[in-house]
Amino acid sequence: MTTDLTPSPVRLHAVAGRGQPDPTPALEELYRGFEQELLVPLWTEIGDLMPRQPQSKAVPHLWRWDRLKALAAQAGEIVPVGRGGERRAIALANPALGGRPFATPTLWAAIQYLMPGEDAPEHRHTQHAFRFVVEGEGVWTVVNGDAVRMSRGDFLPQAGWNWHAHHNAATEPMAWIDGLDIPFSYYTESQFFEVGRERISPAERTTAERSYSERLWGHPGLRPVSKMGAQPVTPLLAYRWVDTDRALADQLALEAEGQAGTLSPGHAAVRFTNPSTGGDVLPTMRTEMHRVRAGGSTLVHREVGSSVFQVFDGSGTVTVGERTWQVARGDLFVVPSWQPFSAQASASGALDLFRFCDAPIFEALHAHRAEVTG
Ligand code: GTQ
Ligand code: FE2
Repeated sequence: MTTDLTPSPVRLHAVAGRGQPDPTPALEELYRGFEQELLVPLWTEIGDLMPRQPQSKAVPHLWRWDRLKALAAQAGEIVPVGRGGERRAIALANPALGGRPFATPTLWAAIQYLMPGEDAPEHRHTQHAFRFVVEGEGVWTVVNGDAVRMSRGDFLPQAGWNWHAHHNAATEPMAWIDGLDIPFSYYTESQFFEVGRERISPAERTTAERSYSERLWGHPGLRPVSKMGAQPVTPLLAYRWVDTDRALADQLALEAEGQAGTLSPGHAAVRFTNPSTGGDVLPTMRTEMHRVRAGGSTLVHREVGSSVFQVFDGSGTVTVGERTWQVARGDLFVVPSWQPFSAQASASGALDLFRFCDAPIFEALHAHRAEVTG
C-alpha cells in the first residue's frame, strides 16, 4: 500500500442526531474510506446544504459614511489611480465572508474617490455595475463615449461589457458608491475583463449637462420609434434626482389626499426600470428608492437574496434580523437573505433609502420568494 502524504481535505466525524448511524468502529472505518476517496455523504451535511429556509453566511452590518468618506479622502492623498489597480474603490467586506471584499455573497458595494482633474482609465468587464451619488458633483462617467454627469441623488446604471472611464472635471474631490455583481461573477466563474485606451479623447471630456442616452431615452413614457426592440439592459444611463424625488413626493402627497399609490402607509417606493422593457435596469441587480414619511415606518419584509442600502437623506432607525441601528445620511448596511428588514423615520423628517439587491437573478431562476412578516 502506498502512503499519500497529502492529508485528505475531507474530514468526516460521526455525529449524533436524527437519521445518523451509531458511532461504531465499523462506521469510523467507513468514514476513513470516504475521506481517502474524497467522498462526502449527504446525511452528515444535509442540515447545512438543504436548510428549511435560507441561512445566510453573511451577517447584517452597518458602515458609517463619515468613516468611509474620511478613509477614501486619505486614500485620495496617497493612492494613485491608474492602470493596474484601475479604480480608487474601497469595498465593504461583510465580517462573515472571510475578509473577501464582498458586502453579500452576490453584491459588491464600494466607495470610489476621484481627486480634481483625475481620470479613472477606460476598461470593460462582464460584471454589471451602477453608480449612486449621495453627495457632491463634478465627475462625468464616460460610457461608450457618452459623457454622463453625476450629481447628488443621481442613479447611473452601467451594464456589463460597455467601455467606461470616469473623469473629475471639477476643482473638488468627489466620492460616490459603486454597486456591482462582482461576488456573483466570482463564485460562478463567469468574468471577462479588457483594458481600453489610456486616455479618453478630448471630445469625450465634454461636460454636457445631458448625455446622448438621456436625450434619446430620458423622456417619461416616450420612446424613440427608431428603437422599438426590447433591450436586455437599460439604454438610459442616468436617472436624475429631480425625477426620483418628485415621484416619491407625489406618492406621499396622494396618500395624504386619501388616494392609493404608496407601498404601505407612510412608505413610498420607486424602482429604477429599463425604459425598453419596464423590467429591472440590469440583469443581476434591482435598484430602488424608498421614502418613509416623518415618524412613519415600513412593514417588516424579508426576501430571498441580499440587499445593500444607503441612507440618502434624513435619519431614523433600521432593523435587520437581530440588529438595530440609528442611521444618518450616507450610512450603508447589508440585509442578508431571508432576514427581516424594517425602517422607521425620525419624527423630524422623512428617511430616504437607496436600495440595491440581487432579486433579478432569483426571479430569472424561479427561485425568488418574498413576504411581509409584520
Ligand atoms: O468604476 O469601473 O467599485 O470596474 C469596482 C470595479 C468600480 C468602475 C468598482 C470597477 C469599477
Ligand atoms: Fe469598471
